Amino acid sequence: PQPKRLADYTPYPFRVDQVALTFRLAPCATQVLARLDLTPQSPGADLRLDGEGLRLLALRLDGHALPPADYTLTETGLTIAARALPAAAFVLESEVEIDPAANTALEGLYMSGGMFCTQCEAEGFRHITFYPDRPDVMAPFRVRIESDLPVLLSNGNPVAQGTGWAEWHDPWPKPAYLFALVAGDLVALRDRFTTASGRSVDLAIWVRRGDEARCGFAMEALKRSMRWDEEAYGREYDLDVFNIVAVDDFNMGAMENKGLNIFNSKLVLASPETATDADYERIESVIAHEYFHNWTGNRITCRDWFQLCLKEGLTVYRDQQFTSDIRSAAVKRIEDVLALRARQFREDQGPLAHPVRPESYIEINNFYTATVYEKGAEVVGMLRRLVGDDGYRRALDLYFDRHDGQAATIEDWLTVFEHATGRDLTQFKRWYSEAGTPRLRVTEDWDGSRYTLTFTQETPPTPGQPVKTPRVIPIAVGLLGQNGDEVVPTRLLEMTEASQSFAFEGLAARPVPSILRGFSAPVVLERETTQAERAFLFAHDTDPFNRWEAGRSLARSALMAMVGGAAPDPDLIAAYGRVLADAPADPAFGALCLRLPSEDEIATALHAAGTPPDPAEIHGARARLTHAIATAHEGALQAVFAAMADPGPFSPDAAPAGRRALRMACLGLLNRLDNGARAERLCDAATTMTERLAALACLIEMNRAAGALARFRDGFAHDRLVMDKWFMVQVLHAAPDLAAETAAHLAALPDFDWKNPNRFRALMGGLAANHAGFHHASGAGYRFYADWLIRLDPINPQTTARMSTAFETWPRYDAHRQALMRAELGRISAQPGLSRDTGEMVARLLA
Ligand code: B3K
Ligand code: ZN
Repeated sequence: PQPKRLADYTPYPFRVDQVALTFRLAPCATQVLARLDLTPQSPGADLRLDGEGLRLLALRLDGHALPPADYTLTETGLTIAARALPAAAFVLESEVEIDPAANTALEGLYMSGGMFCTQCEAEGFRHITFYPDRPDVMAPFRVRIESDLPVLLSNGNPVAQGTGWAEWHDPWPKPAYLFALVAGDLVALRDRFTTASGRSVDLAIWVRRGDEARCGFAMEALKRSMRWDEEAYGREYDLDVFNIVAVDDFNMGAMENKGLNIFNSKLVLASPETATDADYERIESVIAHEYFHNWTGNRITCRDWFQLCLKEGLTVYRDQQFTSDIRSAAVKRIEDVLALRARQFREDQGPLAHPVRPESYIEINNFYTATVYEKGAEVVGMLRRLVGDDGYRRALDLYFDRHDGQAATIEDWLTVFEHATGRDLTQFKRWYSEAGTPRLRVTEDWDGSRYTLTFTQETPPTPGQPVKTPRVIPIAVGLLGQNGDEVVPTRLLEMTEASQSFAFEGLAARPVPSILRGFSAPVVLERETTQAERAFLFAHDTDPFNRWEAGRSLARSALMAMVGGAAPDPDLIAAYGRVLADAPADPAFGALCLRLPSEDEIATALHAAGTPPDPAEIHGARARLTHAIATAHEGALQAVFAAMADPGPFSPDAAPAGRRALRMACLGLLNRLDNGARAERLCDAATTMTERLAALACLIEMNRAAGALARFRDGFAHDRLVMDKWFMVQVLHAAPDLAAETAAHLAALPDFDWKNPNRFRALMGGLAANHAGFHHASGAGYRFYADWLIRLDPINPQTTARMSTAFETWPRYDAHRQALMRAELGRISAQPGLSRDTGEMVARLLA
């Protein structure tokens, strides 16, 4: 297949003035009638419409059947010759038949648990009808649905309904990727929201019968999001209704279709018995994210898919701001940076590295990545730091004013910042065009009164981009005195050169620097420093992010030394004593400080230091450090564990969730000493899924979980979302030698419904995240994983392609593991009929 290129963009030569669709729903033979009002924009152009897997029943132009000689039909679309088209506005009608029941790829119109639903982003609409399926073609839609199912939903406002039919009208011009339709036997939790200007909006969350009691939290999150977008961005909702539907079979998290968001049910349904605190937080942030897309994505959309970060980076940034406003800003920043490093830095450092705005792709679904989303959000955050809060607000106001109703580009976005603030962003734009994570090296100089920091930046080559140029890097720095007082409060240094110095004058004594506060830029900071100075910052830094960061790097280097055979660092062990003493004052932060670097993080650090990581050694070192911390602080751990017990009643708010997080962090450490006794008791007595699951993980790590797993299963056998956790936890926490075997045993169970993406991801994702298990020297983890990718590809290419990223770290490891992983990738790529999605990924992984 030929790649598509950003440089080849040309506007569509027709305007779509109106779309009217009629769906006659039937599981195996749905008819779709489409009426498009079109106006030629450039004389002499053929009319090219996308369409895949459609059986064409009829085609009429201005009411007359179109003779076959006037059009050509291929596997990918329909082209009507220019000579057959009127010079002015005309109407094209098509009738097609599709088979939603056979659609296992979950793209276009498909069936999930007896209901009809759609997923059109990025290019699913072409599986529904012939249409210019590209985001810069925007039109108002009218939709008529004919079906015996009781609930019939589409975008926009309801117009009319009767027995067996309903009609919807969406007045806001939109691209086809935002189209949605749902039909099913659903029940709703209803509510109402009044916007700042007084519009009353009917809210509904539609779920399968029996699930309605688990929607309350999502509904509250929706209302909080709607209010927040009014207050923080001045953006109001713009329709009479807002519907959310939960579906069980979904390739990703959720989708922002105009007025009709469709969600993976795991991101809607929550109760204390079934959802963990992490689930609650994620539900809240994804509800917010999809809602925020109504302005950043829907009202203003993307000109083409290369501009995906325009809506995704910005909307992630907005949902992060929302969470930090309503929960703890410091904790949220740490969680986001942990995720950024674990997913985006990893991507940026491997064969799949690509710019935030890629310049070519074969399958766009392969570019819904951590780089486009999370690094895209970091770039927005840097812009804000550089122009300040007021400048950011002026730029955003101008963006909404100027581009409402349009399909915009990154150039448009940067131009509003330039016009609103007068700043030149030419160099800043490199953050969008150059891949790779800059390394920022820093040295210090002290001459008795002047303190100088010298920074050097360097970005390693990435595929297709051998040479990098200097970026604009906002570096937030504060200086501390030897007693821990802040002698220079946070200041933003703007680095623009490859190497650059910044001086601080008039200091009485040599300060201790706190660099890259709040993680002010997505770079790897490399600084030669002593364990003692890190311990000092871990105890005293006034910036909470950097305080956590100091502890993290202290633990990371201790663990790296332990992999080489060293004993646990006594200073580090002592530092955890202080963490425990302080933790009850800020439990969520304390829990983060107690969490040791992951095995994957240690592997990354070893590789960066020039040592191929040995996953088994890393696993052993981490277990030894855990044991040493627990032994040294047993009393304190017991006290904190007891003090953090939940007095009830349950609340999913940040404060009680933080207490549970701290308590479970203590449990994880104590587990090494009591051999699972506490976990065993908690597993059966727990009133929340957070505790039950954490206890179960502890028992699995102690290899004494058989009884608890059986009881858990008896208790939740009919709950799909909880059973996903049951599948995942066993593989994720299995001992390295047992991981592949455990995965194989679970995959053979009758309730391993592998065609359901949540279930597949639970088991296979659990294996990929079990670092020492997946990378076991036997190759059993790799083999098992590849077997299942091969099996899934023909039925669901999108999920297969996404999960192939488990292999993206192959260049990090020793020759033996590299050979094993490349062999599995080779085996996948040799499959006859491999999908375009997986084919592109495997080719990039092996390049
Ligand atoms: N925009 C969708 C993602 C679509 C993914 C298509 N493969 C959800 C989101 O980012 O909000
Ligand atoms: Zn999004």
